Amino acid sequence: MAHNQEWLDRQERTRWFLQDRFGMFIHWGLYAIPARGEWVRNVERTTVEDYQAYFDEFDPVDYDPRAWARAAKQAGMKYAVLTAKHHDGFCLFDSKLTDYKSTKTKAGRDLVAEFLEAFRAEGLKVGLYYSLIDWHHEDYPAYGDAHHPMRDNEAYKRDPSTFDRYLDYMHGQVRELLTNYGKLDLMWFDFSYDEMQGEKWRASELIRMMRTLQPHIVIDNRLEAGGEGGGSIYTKEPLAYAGDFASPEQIIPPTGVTDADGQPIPWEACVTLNNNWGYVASDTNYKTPTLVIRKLIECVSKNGNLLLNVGPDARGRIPRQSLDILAEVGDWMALNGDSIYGCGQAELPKPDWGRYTQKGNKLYAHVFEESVGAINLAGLAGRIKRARLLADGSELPVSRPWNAALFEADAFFNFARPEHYTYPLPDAR
Ligand code: JFZ
Repeated sequence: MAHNQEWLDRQERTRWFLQDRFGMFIHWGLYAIPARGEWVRNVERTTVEDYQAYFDEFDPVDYDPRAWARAAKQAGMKYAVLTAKHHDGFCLFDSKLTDYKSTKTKAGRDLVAEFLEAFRAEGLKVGLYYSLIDWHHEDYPAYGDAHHPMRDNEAYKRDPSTFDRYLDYMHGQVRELLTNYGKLDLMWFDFSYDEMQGEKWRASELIRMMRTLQPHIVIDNRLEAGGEGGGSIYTKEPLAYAGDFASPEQIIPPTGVTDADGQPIPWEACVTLNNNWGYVASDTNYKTPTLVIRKLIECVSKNGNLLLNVGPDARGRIPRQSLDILAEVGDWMALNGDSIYGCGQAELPKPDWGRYTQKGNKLYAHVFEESVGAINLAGLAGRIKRARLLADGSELPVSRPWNAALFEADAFFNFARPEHYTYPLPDAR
């Protein structure tokens, strides 16, 4: 069966997304004050009154989204996604549909508007995260304790149509975001679970509205899926609300993400820098810059993107350690970004010593492991026109050594402890 229109449109919409490969996720909200993660209200069963204290206190005097945007750009990131509303229901934008918003706090500012302006000014694409789950809205049903701890199911059980009031609110806020803030490149909904999925969100209607307002907006798959994936995005006949990309969370899929026929579909791994999305001062379990770089390479080598998270503190500052890691990643990207942007899975299998990425007839060899002797380039004999160190353009000697016949391998780098190489293949497709 042929691909349906939804599948074909996805190809068109996601062109920039597949090119850009690397983005910044920003989890920021009232939960930065208790600083025990964005699920704090759920985990600690915080009452509405106790959580209100954070609303009353919120005053991000150091919020400077231009500084965030410069950090993202310097890291080599090409797009960014900010939590316009997380599960706690607090809106970082000036919604007409609620007073539970940043403009009613001491901040007195539309934080989303300023974020969008700052990131666009740095030439980055912009996206917004919008939580489907809402622990604040009185008509959001307590479907399972985990997802709405502070209210019981009684109202919803008596009259399920009360949920429609929430859906009107949710659809209305999405309309506001897509109407009042200029062109948005991406929308990141979060998330579906149990029976709260697809048409429970009136998802087809929502998508129709979004495609009318902003036809090119790229949308994640969580109107249908939870963090584990799932849904019709994997079929050739995806539903209208299937989304444009899969969103594996805190994991890089072992063999990338493909549809039922093995055709690659766009995906983006979202990953934290430490162990939390929201700001947690005591969480210093940061990934090293080397690990971040290697995981970005791994995503690209499997046709995927990396959306790397930062959790700014209540004053509005991205943690120093996060900035330091981003700066080091950026130093690498400045020299080696050609092996990331617009690249994807190579035609060769993964080598022993690292990973390949490929763009046209350029193969990028990312060497993760120190070698004993020359580096094995199995499968490339006679196909290498030139080999260069990507970071400085210097030539690399490639040879067929005397003992090549002993191995299945057929070409080698005669170079000790290299870092990253590029070598164009003649007429590779
Ligand atoms: C969700 C959020 O709950 C979390 O706070 C964060 O924003 C992350 C990016 O997305 O995390 C999830 C979503 C779905 C599942 C688990 C965590 N799930 O379906 O099991």
